[in-house]
Amino acid sequence: MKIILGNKSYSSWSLRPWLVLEHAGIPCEEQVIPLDLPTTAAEIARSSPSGRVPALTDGDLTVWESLSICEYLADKYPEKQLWPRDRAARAMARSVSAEMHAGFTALRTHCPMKFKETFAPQPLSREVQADVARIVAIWDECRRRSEKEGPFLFGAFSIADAMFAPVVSRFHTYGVKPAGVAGAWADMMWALPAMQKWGVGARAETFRMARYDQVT
Ligand SMILES: N[C@@H](CCC(=O)N[C@@H](CS)C(=O)NCC(=O)O)C(=O)O
Repeated sequence: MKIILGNKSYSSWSLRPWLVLEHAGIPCEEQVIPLDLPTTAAEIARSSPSGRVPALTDGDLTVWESLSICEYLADKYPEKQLWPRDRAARAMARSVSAEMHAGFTALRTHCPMKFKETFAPQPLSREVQADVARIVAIWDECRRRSEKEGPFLFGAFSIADAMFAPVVSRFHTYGVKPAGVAGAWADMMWALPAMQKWGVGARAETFRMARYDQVT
């Protein structure tokens, strides 16, 4: 298998399936395609029919869209238990993952992932604050339900943790610090060896994306 990613500093969608692979210990080659270069579109088109990264190739098969890639990994490696075992917890994990995949546009637009940077906290727009409040409410509820079962959103690590991992990075960059169990989960995720390893990769990159650098 090979996972095709965007820059580790900026590509929040790429982080999600990469984190699943890394945390679960699933062997996979990786290729990083720098975004926003004149050659980017042609290079991505060689591996991804949507023209976007991440994409995963497995022999002749290509899988694209971050959540679909995670689903494929859950299907292919059932022993890794990438969704919660309990059916109700699994349904909720899928709901919050789909909500993340489809939503939170204000946060994603105004606070792009800049994995290796931190800024002094700045006032957030009302739309971004609403996204932050909903995300923290999700983390809070998941952690309260799973408190006795382990440190992740659903006790054991699942795809839901990976889907929210870029938000952990954004909160770190923009100085958003949730209180209580939600904040404890975010701190745990930030310290996770797989997240730290992604950070090592991000710090090794020298390329900057001008359109993201204008947003602080
Ligand atoms: N919904 C897609 C979003 C993928 C996406 O927007 N990827 C961005 C990079 S993070 C991309 O490929 N951009 C292409 C470009 O900038 O040329 C997913 O979940 O994978």
